[in-house]
Amino acid sequence: MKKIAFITGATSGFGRAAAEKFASEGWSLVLSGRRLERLLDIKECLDVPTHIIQLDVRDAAAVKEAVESLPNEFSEITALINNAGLALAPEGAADVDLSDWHTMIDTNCTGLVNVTHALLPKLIEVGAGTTIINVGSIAGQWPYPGSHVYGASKAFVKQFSYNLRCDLQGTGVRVTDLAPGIAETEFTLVRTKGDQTASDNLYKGTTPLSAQDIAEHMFYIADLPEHININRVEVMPTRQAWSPFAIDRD
Ligand code: NDP
Ligand code: 8X3
Repeated sequence: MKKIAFITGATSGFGRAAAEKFASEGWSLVLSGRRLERLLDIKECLDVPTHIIQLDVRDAAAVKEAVESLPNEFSEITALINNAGLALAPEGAADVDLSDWHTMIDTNCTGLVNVTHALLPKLIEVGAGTTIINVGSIAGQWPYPGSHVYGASKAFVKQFSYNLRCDLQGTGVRVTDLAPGIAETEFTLVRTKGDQTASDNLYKGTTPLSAQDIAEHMFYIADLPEHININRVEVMPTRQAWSPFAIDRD
């Protein structure tokens, strides 16, 4: 059977690495993101059938339209990788602009459900062996200062993934919450609104995950025999772990 991965947020980081990995395994691709030049560039670099869609996942009508107008040869999606997302405002909750909280909810929660809702009928139609990989985060499980709405949005991704599994029982469609720890991509540049030094400093002197590490996990999950569903995978670099609880003292 021809395999097709629909990847959101394919213009950078995990999404781009996933496009390269799935292409190297012979899958066809539907790649989306807001930055058209990057989509064109990626398509140029890949030698598998690739359909690109300039898309903001927050726009439910645009998502629906993009899915409804998929060319025939790209319509039988075998893996949906809900990867588009971002963190903003690493400062404490009291100092955050409300609009940053809204942007995270609109992208990480609303955007993810927009794409899932639009593609679900197609995934169910293809049935056994199809996979939804929702990119969560360790922040969806573990609290830390400055995570506020970001971590909460990824907790939504985790619970939505589990709940989807319940409702998809009997369809053959699998659902995974893939929850990475620190990984070097454009994530911190976005989180700090373009502070390259802050981004460089975060990754300096340690060994974060790479985008390719996560792409390997995505492919492993999507390529498993159809009777296996990975519910949740939490992946940290070896050099990342938890800290002690914080105690407020006099
Ligand atoms: P990047 O910033 O490198 O990539 C984010 C991708 O999301 C880009 O392709 C961007 O595309 C896309 N995106 C953002 N907003 C929208 C939107 N409104 N509509 C469509 N696409 C959008 O970061 P990562 O690759 O690291 O992040 C990918 C996912 O992994 C995110 O969900 C993130 O929360 C999660 N994650 C990241 C970790 C890390 O440490 N890097 C760890 C755990 C989870 P464009 O701007 O072109 O639209
Ligand atoms: C991003 C990983 O460690 O910055 O989801 O929360 S972390």
